[in-house]
Amino acid sequence: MNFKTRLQQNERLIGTMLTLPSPEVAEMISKCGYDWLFIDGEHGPLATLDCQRLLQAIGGRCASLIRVPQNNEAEFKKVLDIGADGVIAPRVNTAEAAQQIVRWCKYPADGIRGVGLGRAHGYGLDFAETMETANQETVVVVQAEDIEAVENIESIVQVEGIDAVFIGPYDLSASMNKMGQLDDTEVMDAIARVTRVCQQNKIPLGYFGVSADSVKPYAEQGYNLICAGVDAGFVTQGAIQIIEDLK
Ligand code: 3PY
Ligand code: MG
Repeated sequence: MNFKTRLQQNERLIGTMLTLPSPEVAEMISKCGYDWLFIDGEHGPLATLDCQRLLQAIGGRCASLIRVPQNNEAEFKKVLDIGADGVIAPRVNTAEAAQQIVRWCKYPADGIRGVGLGRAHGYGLDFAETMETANQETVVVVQAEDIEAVENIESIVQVEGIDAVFIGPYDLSASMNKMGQLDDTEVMDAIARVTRVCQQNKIPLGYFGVSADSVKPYAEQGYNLICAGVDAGFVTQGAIQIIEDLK
């Protein structure tokens, strides 16, 4: 079953975030049992070629969604052409922006994705079958991570082609002048509004947290696109643990 179908069937999909330009780290993590990996091209050093190397190292063991650095047409074309299973668009605050992103990610007649030959198309060898299935299989996730997105969530969820709304709690709290205060009542109320509207409209929900404990309350509320932890944190936490145990 492809990742999009699993998402639509409300399966709980556990992922973690890759930020390091290391195919070896991506390969290791891809063998740890995650359903999907969140490759972050927005923050940190990952450029398109780095993302392609990570996808090659992951080797299809986990679904991989790439967050683009900014919402423009070329970024979406590139990450889809290198073979990402889908995209995560940061800071999508209006239905118009969401609509535009869906159009950039879908080939005509559903959208205006440009036609190129890349890793996604077997470098041309799988061109015909890729063209047939791409629009159906490509996952488009939009982030609600600004209070403006919360205010517009009712119209954002009406946009056809959106596969999930992913809360970015850090940017959302920052946009409310409550940087990092993820348990603040107003931040929680904003998240609750997004939760309610998405669930009423049967739009899958995603949430990011730095630890398993931070995402558990959301998984328990029925969020199914869960991302917990960051590759760099696995390295530093492991290193700190050893030195603390031996001191
Ligand atoms: C945020 O918390 O702002 C995020 O984008 C997490 O992915
Ligand atoms: Mg963010």
